Amino acid sequence: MQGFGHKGRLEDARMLTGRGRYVSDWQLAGQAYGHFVRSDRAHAEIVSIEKEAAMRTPGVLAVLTGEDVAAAGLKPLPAAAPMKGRGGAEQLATRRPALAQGRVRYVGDPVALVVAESAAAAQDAAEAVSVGYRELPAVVDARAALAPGAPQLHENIPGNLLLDFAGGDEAATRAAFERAARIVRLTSYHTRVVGNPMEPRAATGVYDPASGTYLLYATTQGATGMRGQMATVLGVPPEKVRVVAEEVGGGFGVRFNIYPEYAALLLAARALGRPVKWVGTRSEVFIADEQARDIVHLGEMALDASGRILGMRFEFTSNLGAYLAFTGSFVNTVNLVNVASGVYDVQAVHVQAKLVVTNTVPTAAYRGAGRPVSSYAIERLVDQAAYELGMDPAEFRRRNLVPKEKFPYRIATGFEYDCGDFEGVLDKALKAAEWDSFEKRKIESSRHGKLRGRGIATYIEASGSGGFAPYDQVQLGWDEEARLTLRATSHSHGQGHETTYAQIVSGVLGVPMETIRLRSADPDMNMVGNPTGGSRSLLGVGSVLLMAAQEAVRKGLAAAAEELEAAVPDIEFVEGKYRIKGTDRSIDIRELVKRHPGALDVDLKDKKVGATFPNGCHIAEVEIEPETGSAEIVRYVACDDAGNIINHQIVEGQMQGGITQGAGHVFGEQAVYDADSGQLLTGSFMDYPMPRAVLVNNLTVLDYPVPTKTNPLGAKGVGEAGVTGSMPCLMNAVMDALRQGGVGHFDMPASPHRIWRALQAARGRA
Ligand code: MCN
Repeated sequence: MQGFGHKGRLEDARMLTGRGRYVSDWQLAGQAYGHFVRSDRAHAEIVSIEKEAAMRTPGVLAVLTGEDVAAAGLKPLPAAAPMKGRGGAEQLATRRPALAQGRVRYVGDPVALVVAESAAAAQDAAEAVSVGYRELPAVVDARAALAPGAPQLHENIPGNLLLDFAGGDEAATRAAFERAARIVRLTSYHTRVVGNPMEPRAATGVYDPASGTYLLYATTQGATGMRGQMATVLGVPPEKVRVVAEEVGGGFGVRFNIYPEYAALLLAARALGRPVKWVGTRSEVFIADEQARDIVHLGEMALDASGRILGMRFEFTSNLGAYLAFTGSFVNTVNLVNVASGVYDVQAVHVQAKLVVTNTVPTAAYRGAGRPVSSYAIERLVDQAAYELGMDPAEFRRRNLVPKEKFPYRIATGFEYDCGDFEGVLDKALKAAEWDSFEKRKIESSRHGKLRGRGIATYIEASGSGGFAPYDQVQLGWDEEARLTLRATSHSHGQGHETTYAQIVSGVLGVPMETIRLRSADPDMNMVGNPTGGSRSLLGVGSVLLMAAQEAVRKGLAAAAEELEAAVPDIEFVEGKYRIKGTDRSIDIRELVKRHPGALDVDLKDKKVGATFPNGCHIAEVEIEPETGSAEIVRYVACDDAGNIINHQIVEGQMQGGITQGAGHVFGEQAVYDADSGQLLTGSFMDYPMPRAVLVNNLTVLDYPVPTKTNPLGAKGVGEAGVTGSMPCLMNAVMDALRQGGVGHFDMPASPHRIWRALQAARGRA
């Protein structure tokens, strides 16, 4: 699949020369502008909404509230397929309307949509909307929300516990703990983050009364997902909803789900008979985009006398925010449990997860969607065990890895790992990281008054199952110039699909990549398939594209035989040409397409993909300056098994981005709420440190491909692996450094202030 000699990505020229079309670039005839009035209370009853003053503001066209939403019969926002709790208990539902009805449950909850002739007029009018509230006590912490007497958010969710989930083998795990020579415990907090894609959320709603069709321009990770979710809210068949998303400036999981604003905009468009456009601000990203993580976990490990892991158990308490987001429950259940024994050969594993509602922004999928939380819980616990045993953390891991001979390997809590070579990955990473000479570097750092810590994480994640659609549909359509348009439902918002898909198809058809273009969210597209998520686009859509290209070749055989005046069995296809075997008589595929319009078009629906298990070993070294608490990543080696790789440059970019995202989370990003008022205290980049380019220094990305047979490309997902590997690796490195300063326990974020305080406290104790 490689070796096309193509430098850079096909999409780059368009992006770099400002020719990308983002939602805010679309200007529709007659469009009006929306502005949302949002709750400034974390928890309150809505007593009144005065909109008359706003309606008298120049240019204002309408003020919609929850009453209008109810009157129009819009349904609450849907959740994905419900999970079962302990003993088969049903997952409870939160009624989340497009605009608040009767009660607000977090700061940022949309209360009214003001529509006017200009964005400025809509904003002015919004300020004239007066909402009367009766305040209710708020709770922002998941454990506090479970405590007796905590404020109750939803009448149908007693004790704020939406789901009590368990997975794995409880009895076997209990037995393992009973015979353990040693038990290691670690509680940690996986802090809450704001996704913060570069492009704030934006949407334009359009309604066509003649056909009864809704058209939504939106920042989304996939038109098909959005269409299905929106059809549920509007109460119309999916064919009545069209979604357009050309360029989207980043997704990271928080652009996967439907948002209340989108439904409100479509309702306004229908009411006014005009397109209604809304472009959100960065402040709205902070209080109205889904947030993520915010999970406390207790991990326990049972060990025998020789340092072998006998069993592991985990208890997660997940903060879902005020409403269950579409992806909220599976992220906090199956994605935590599915690979709960990591890369280790241990059969006694049990996971419990409590999913709790609080007065905070809803949490949902964010790059890794539960897997980084799981790997963090496992790998920090593993490190703690190695520390308590006084063992080299790499050796402790090696002793417990699933050996190569054991594949396929069914784990206790879910999947069967089809293939892998965990020890091979570990060895390659150790060598590249110069593991054995660390002590020398540590001494050198201490000469400069710095604490040098080394961290390792051997991770695995499941990618690619794609449960949102029954199959992936792709289309190959040739035009009269024999240029090829690929249509697919996965959306690329930074992952480079245009390039990698073209590579796959061009590799089969032998046509230049530049003659191939990708469309993934056109209004006239009525296809079925998964949106982008779970690092499955290549496996799912890429695999079907490969098959579709092979199908195009097959379809061309008859036409080629006719052109070459030969029998079909005598024709072969080689490097873009149909040729009579053993002769030099041939016809180029593009020439054939021009002579037989439509003959090589393909519409394929298939699903040839099972879950894959990208895995790797990440090793980092950090230096901490004890007097200031600042930490610097001085070395980072990532060795990953992504199976066969289609485009090394893109994969390296994905790893670099994911590692930096994980590093941002470990070293500073955190959404903090005030416990009393429920206000978000970190609502802008003044208070919320996004990672900068210099955060991850001296990064080495290596691959160790073990091709999978679960898809025809032999590839494993890569889009989230960097986060899943980097978070535990970096935190283990920080811990290794802090232990030298006497710190026994530390939670992220490893910000200078927190590191400094931890070291000071340890010094005080000493
Ligand atoms: N690829 C490859 N060889 C492999 C695996 C992947 O060449 N063995 C290529 C693919 O062809 C694709 C890219 O790497 O161009 C990522 O592929 P894949 O792992 O299939 O992931 P997806 O395309 O499905 O992307 C989703 C994943 C997720 S879930 C999040 S969240 C995420 C991410 O990717 N959000 C991103 N990466 C992101 N990158 C950017 N720039 N922006 C985001 O919002």
